[in-house]
Order: sequence, then structure tokens, then C-alpha cells
Amino acid sequence: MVLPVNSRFLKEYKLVVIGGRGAGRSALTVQFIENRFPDDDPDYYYGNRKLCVIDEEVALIDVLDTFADEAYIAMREQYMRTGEGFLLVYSVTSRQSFEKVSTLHQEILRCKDNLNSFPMIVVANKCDLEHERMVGINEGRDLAKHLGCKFIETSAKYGVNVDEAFMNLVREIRKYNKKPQSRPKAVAAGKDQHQHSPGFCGCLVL
Ligand SMILES: Nc1nc2c(ncn2[C@@H]2O[C@H](COP(=O)(O)OP(=O)(O)OP(=O)(O)O)[C@@H](O)[C@H]2O)c(=O)[nH]1
Ligand SMILES: [Mg+2]
Repeated sequence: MVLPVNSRFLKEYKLVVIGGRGAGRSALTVQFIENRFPDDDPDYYYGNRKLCVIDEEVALIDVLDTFADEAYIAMREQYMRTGEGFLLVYSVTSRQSFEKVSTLHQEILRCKDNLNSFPMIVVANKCDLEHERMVGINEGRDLAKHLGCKFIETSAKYGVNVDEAFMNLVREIRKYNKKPQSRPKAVAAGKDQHQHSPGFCGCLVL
């Protein structure tokens, strides 16, 4: 496979899928990585990398599915620290999972040295279950706006907006990394040692 690459280098993005129990974290991860809906209800999904071209730039997306169980608290702090972007997932059929989103958002910011903002997207999953809906689309939108995040409704079951959710999060990370205050000091001061000529492009052979 030969990909035309208008990118200066292959950038890896560490995305974390987080949310209340049964919200569909594993199903979203499997649907994104393998383009299928898992029949076997996995507790946790291990295979987790995908190469995408987003806005003509190659992105190696590393997705971490997480456990909802509070028993994994040490692991939780670890991935909250290392994650570069977070999908805050709730199920439109579960108000409990919706109410968890704000708590998770706060927890992530706390782990990021109390930053005011960090790349996150609010994902309202199971939008195919309209007849079981407990959380309205506007409630989801309002919450996301309040948290300063993008919002998207998905169905992991039917693959609706799943790629868009992950890709939009990568876009948020790119935007965030361009802000001077979120870049390493040497780069912000114009001392980036990895600068290339503006016209650099290449091909990635897999
Ligand atoms: N109809 C429908 N069912 C879904 C969707 N996403 C997940 N499910 C179902 O919801 C249940 C929970 O999905 P999981 O992907 O295991 O959710 P999780 O958040 O990983 O759950 P835990 O890891 O067990 O906390 C499973 O029975 C899935 O088949 C969806 O978009 N639509
Ligand atoms: Mg799971």
C-alpha cells in the first residue's frame, strides 16, 4: 500500500476512550479499528492502532479502551496523564453514564496539572436506540458546550459517526498543539530542531 503523504513526519496520537459502564467504549474502539461491531461483548479491547489520513496529514492513532471499574484507579491515573486526547463516552440510553461525563472531564483536567482545557470530545453513543433514549441530543450538546468540547452522536452498532468522532479528536489535538502555551518551551521559542522545508512531502509504504 502506498500512501501519498503531505506530512513532514508520521505523528502518533494517543487517544483514550473513557466513560461509564456499558456506554459502548469497547464497541466504539472495535468499530473504529476493525470496522465491525463486536458480537462477543468484550470487556476490554486490546488491538488498538490505526493509520489514517486526516486533512492530508497521516496520523497513527493509538486507541486505549478503558475499564469502568474504579478498582483500576492506579491505571486510570496513568492513562489520564499520558493520554493526548479523550473521548468522553456516554450512552443516550443511560442518564447515569451521561452524569459521569462532567466528573471524568474534571478528573482529566486535574491529572493534567489543572489545565483549563485539554483535547476532549463528548460522544453520545447508541443513537440507534431512539426508542430507549433517556438523554436528549440538546442536553448532550449543552453539556459539551459547557465543558468547552465538541459533541457528536454515534452508533457503534451501525458505524454511524464513529470514524468522525476519533478523527475530530485528532483535529482537536492538532489545534491544541498549535497553541503557543501548549507547546514545549524550545519549540515555542522557535528552536524546533525538527524543522523541514515547507514543501517537504513523501510517501509512506506499508
Ligand atoms: N444498540 C447499540 N448497542 C450498543 C452500541 N454500542 C454498544 N452497544 C452494546 O452495549 C453493551 C455495552 O457495550 P460495550 O462496548 O461492552 O461497552 P463498554 O463501555 O466497553 O462496557 P464495559 O467495559 O463492560 O463497562 C454491549 O451489549 C454492546 O453490544 C450501539 O451503538 N448501539
Ligand atoms: Mg468495555
